[in-house]
Amino acid sequence: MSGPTREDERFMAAALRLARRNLGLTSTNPSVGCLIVMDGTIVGRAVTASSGRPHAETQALADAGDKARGATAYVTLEPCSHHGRTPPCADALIASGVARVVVCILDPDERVAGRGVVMLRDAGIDVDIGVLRDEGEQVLEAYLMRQRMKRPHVTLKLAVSSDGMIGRKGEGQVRITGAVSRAQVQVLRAETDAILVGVGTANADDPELTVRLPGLEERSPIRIVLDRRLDLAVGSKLVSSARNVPLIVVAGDAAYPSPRERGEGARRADEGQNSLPLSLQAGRGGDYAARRKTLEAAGVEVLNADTVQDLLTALASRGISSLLVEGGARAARQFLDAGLVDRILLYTGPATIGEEGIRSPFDRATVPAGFSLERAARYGDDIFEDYERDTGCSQA
Ligand code: AOF
Ligand code: ZN
Repeated sequence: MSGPTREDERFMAAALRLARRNLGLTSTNPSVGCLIVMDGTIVGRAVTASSGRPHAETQALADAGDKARGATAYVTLEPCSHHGRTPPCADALIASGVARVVVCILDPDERVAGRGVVMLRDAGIDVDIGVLRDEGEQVLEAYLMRQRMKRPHVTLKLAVSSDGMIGRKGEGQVRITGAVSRAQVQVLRAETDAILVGVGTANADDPELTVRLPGLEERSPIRIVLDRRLDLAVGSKLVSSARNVPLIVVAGDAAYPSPRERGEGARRADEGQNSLPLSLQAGRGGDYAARRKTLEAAGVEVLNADTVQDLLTALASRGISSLLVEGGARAARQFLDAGLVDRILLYTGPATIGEEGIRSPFDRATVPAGFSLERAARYGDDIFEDYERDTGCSQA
């Protein structure tokens, strides 16, 4: 059996680049890249289609046609072995007559989990596994997190002034970063399944949280607002656009649990699953139910979750693999306190805000323990830093 070569790494790198293209577009499926290579020439290539199907391999094989016979297939994820919404890709590879398959990452999906490789080998196909595994772990990090930890991969994005503020009290959006940083955040949104803010930020800034890059609008992530009392303004851009881009409002204790309130969370109103603690409804004079109806009539989904972990579990069970927490300070703290942030993207702008600023949970000098700097860059006058946490769940 032939082992992996430098050429294998080159083609796998190309397959991974292909896979990156559809990140954020294929949920609940991972974005997978596949190349079919014959005598050093790419004869077929594809990435998982939007919404997750068809899978990469079947499209790449169709692209290659007869040229697949005797060729090598490069796939960033183990070909599937299960009859899901499409037949197994392992069968398609076998039927195509490819001689060899090079796999980057084994698929942890319990329906696959090594069976794809067994099927290929049983059919007499050479299989090499783990080529460019580290890079593959990065490209697939959100999908792998959901499969292994049953929660989405969480990225916290913060834009902080040079004196450690994220905004100004009583004001809406304050420009902290420049055009390049802001464009980068748009790309980030496009690659993410869901984006989350607290209701304070939602009501103060009235953001739409959609992707506004020409040609990428369809990649707008699901929007989520932590809003335990359903205070989100009904006339907000978020609510007004809920019929076009899904909006989930998270009531319940996952939205702003204070130690005092946490105990009250156990007492549930008799409203079925999606209920608020009785005490809070009473506090709002009973108009909670009316606000909920209004939101739902506007196409908003109201979801109840008691803890941040519960919220993440619920999101993962819907197939959401990546979550971008965009603010404000309180929402950021909640995720940090729960130990549920995997990556921090910190943008530091040159301006100072001063006394009337809203203090960031941290700045460059006080990044939480357990995160290490992976990458830094200058975007115009801004400093960009990418911190990763070792989640301890990488493939052995
Ligand atoms: C592949 N190639 O391009 C992708 C795969 O719901 P289904 O039937 O589409 O199956 C989803 C599962 O398929 C997903 O959890 C993962 O295991 C695999 N994704 N497999 O062979 C692909 N995207
Ligand atoms: Zn497949």
